[in-house]
Amino acid sequence: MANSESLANVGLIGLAVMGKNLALNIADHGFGIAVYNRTGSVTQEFIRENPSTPGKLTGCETLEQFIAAIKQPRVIIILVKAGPAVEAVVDQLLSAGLAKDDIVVDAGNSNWNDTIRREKQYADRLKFFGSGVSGGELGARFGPSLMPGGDPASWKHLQPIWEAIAAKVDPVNGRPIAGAAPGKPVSGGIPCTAYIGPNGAGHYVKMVHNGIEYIDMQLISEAYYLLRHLLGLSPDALADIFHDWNQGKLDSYLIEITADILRQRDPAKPRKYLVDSILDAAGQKGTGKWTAGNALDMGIPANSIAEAVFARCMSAIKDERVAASKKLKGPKAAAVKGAKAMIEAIRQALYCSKICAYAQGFQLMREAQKEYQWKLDFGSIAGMWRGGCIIRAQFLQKITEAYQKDANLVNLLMDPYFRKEILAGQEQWRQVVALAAKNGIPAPAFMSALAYFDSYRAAVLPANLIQAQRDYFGAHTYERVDQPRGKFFHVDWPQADRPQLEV
Ligand code: 2AM
Repeated sequence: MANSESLANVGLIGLAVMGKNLALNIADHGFGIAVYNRTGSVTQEFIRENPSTPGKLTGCETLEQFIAAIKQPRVIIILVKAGPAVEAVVDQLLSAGLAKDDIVVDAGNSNWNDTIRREKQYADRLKFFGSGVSGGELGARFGPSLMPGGDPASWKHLQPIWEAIAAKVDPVNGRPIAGAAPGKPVSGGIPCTAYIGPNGAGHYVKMVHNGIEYIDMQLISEAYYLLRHLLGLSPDALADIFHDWNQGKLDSYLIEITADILRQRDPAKPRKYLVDSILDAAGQKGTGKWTAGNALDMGIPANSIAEAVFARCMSAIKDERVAASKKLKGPKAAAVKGAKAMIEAIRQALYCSKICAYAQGFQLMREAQKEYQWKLDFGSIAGMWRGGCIIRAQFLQKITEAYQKDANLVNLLMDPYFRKEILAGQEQWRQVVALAAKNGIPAPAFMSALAYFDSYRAAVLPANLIQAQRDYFGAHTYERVDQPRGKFFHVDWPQADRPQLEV
């Protein structure tokens, strides 16, 4: 048996692109890492292609060799397809001789309910841990945002590795520190990871991150579409606008890549913009749907997040839409005067809608912590999204500050900074939504965010009528405005004798 000095600090199973990149990131930070993949040729090729890394890379042909190559208690990261493959791999590891205090980290996009169940299922055989990883392939390679959830004692073993490999932000301004390269990780800065909570908390927060990502992308796409259709601008001109927006409060990875995307020419037709050659039918892998479904299950009004999922569903029925476009004629779009003012109004609409989208995401997490008995630190969660992940944005620094000022903030809209921002932008936001409606331009996310804002700030909603209807046809009862909450009433509808109304 190898002496413990030569053993790897950590193991990783699953050498698809995310697994490979995470393994290289770990090795770049000087950790010895043993790797295993079901298809052995992939492991051999990976080792062959990466002869020199600061930490030692050990390729293993069997799970027995793999287990024997890692220091105890073992930390084993699995990055396989979410679903039954996770259990298959854990069961194989157990058969190969994993010990009770070994830690298995599922770093895939697993459903948080599966992580809660698996932690219990394996509790007397190993320590099962879940960690969200965001940032795509490049994030995994040079610094992702990592959202770890599980037993706090296990976290102590993972923490040095997680903090080393995570993206880093500048301690002064909260901006991501760029410049990592193979073998040359960035040093210093605040790592974009922190312990989130027990069992499925990490995977839950990662899911909400993805739900927010859906709405962020939808809002940007609507801004692009409105600018294009109301002002008739070319993609190059639009790229300039997004580049410009990226210098201000909307500064974010998604706005930055949008500017790049809009400039891109079609390699197959160099005189065309690539964006115009891409079919308008969006795909999805399911985490947005999970977020929206969970909002429905918990009764939380995350309507814009759900709208973003439905917008992708609507985009996907392309043939039906093409047929409908010939029959269902809307208004003729009117020419818009004052391009500069319109661009600014759309920027404000995007910014205000974005505030509502994040308010919904944080409202969801606030409810989930009650549902699952977690204690989430929202400032820290916003903090770890400042770098590495797809929704990284300057804006998140303000969310961190909002929760640092008030850890029990009921809703982001009630934070003094965001309240001021949204009140300042609402007039232009309303103009844009009205213009979209008047011209028949779909802007479902802008509209649903405005509906969220107007509903949230309404002391009175028309739900009194809903309660009356429910009582009328189903004797479901109602509460009264002049009686304490929780006291329920019913009348026999319709009333036969009608006394004089009190007005
Ligand atoms: P493979 O190369 O042998 O297909 C993404 O699919 C990664 O998960 C790949 O590394 C893949 O290994 C691995 N994977 C998928 N299902 C698996 C399973 N049931 N057992 C082990 N590895 C699996």
